Amino acid sequence: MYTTSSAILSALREAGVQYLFVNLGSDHSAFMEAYALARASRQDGEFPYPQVITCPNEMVALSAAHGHAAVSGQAQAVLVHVECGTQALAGAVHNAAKGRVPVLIIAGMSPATQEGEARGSRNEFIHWIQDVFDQRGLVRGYMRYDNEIRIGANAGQIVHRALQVASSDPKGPVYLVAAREVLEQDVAPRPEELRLWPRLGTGALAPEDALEVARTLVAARQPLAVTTYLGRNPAAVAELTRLCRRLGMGVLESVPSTVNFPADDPLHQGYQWNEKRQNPALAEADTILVLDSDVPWIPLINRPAADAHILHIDVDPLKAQMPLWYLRAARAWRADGATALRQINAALDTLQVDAAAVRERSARLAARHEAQRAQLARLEQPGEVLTAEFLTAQVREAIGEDALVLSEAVTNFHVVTQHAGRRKPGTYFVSGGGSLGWNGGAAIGAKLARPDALVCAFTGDGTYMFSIPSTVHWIARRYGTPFLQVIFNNQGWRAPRFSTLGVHPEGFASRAADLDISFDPPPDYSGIAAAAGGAHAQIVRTPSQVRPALQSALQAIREGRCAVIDAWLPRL
Ligand SMILES: Cc1ncc(C[n+]2csc(CCOP(=O)(O)OP(=O)(O)O)c2C)c(N)n1
Ligand SMILES: [Mg+2]
Repeated sequence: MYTTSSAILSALREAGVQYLFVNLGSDHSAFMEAYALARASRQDGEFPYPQVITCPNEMVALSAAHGHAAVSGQAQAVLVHVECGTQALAGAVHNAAKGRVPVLIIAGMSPATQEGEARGSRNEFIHWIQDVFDQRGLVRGYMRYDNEIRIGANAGQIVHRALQVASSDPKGPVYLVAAREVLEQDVAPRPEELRLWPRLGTGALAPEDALEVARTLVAARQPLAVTTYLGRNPAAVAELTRLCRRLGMGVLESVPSTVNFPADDPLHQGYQWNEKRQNPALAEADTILVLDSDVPWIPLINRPAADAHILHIDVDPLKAQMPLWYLRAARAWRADGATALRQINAALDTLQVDAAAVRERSARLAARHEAQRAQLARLEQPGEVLTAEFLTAQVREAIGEDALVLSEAVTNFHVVTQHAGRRKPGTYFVSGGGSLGWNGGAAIGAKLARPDALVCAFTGDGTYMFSIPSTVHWIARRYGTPFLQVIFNNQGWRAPRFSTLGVHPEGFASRAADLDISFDPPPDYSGIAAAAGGAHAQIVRTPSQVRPALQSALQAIREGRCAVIDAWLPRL
């Protein structure tokens, strides 16, 4: 027996999809039959389908696929149950879309017949209840591509087409549906020709534009690069470093979602998140090269000089998914960052650079960098109370520089970027979106993608609750993906208070004792992970408890268990 479902699974494997994160239902009868058949008739050699990861919750499933794809660069797939399972993907859909992460989501649809016209026809009451008019409409606003597999004969082609779109810049999630009878159709096995769906090649600048950028930067009095996600391609980091050295150009990382520039490089001018202050590096720049960024600054609070000359290079410069978006850029280009920077570096070879000016600028930038580092080092000193800065620095020392750090630290995002000290490209990840609850599932995906790596997820306490820790830690034990999770427990949601004070600094809320944001008394967070997945659970409340706690946590991970450290920080 070989069905549309078998063809879909074969196509996923052909395309290099390693894992299928599933939450199963009545629409998946043919998928389950295909897996059972393949396992029963398994011979030596490669299994013909992706490996299944059973996920008791869909948001965790998609977050895990997201985490894998972010680390590996290879799209993964998720299988969910009709429209209900699609809705249960919840905010993970937003995160994959906003984070530009390639993932294929497949959902069945209720059977289209009720008299047994085809195998798979309605035979359970729920098939009437789950039949809706526009299932794809549930997620269309977030998908790069959505389609219905209407016939088994070319199902593999539709899978490859969807993955082609997902995996070409700007990357993102894609969604396929098929009725149960279609998934059950007998089809002839037909290996598809992958070369029919090549991923798009990288976009480059026109040669004269690369020269224009190089000329503009050479002529600048104070050039600055601002970036958020350039380092998704590690090759871009080396090119940017080279360009900065040659020009005496600083780098400001605005809401970074990856390692864009080594934190310890003297030209690193720090990070900008939601701080309510003008960034000095941004203010003094006369020429700004924005590279791969959605929010290079927040103009109400922090902006470039009015006459600054702004150039913008991005894999997604149009931000077609953002209803309101503009920079005051004089010029903007769609190009791959590594390619464009390589071109600009090459164009620079043909130009005269004022070496004395470069030396003078580099020295000034290095002085600011040193001052920032000294300030960070002061914040990392242990005091009476346990602080996020001290805790993060201790984690940094314990996990080493090759560990993969995932951050969903919310009001401590800046603390993690500043104190986790990521220097190596490809060692820092965030969801790229704003729907909380990504980090637990993502840590599973990251560990599946890099079984050799130590994975460490930083999470707010509220965000830990959003992440469905019972499901996360059950999966982690079942599939042997141990990771370290560090909870910034400030006993509630601090972000909404900051948001309210940002608009009403002197209002009633600024004086109110209760803003309905506290989790007092909080649950036993690490105990949840222990109960669900046998995780090593540890609560720390003072600076002196941190180092021993990390040592036993890392020991547990070496033994194959997750470790959750619930760190009690000052209240909200
Ligand atoms: C799914 C989802 N629901 C609600 C929010 C709104 N929100 C933004 S930050 C935040 C609080 C997060 O709390 P926590 O993880 O404890 O971080 P803290 O603010 O305390 O640093 C909330 C509820 C969101 N971003 N995503
Ligand atoms: Mg909190």
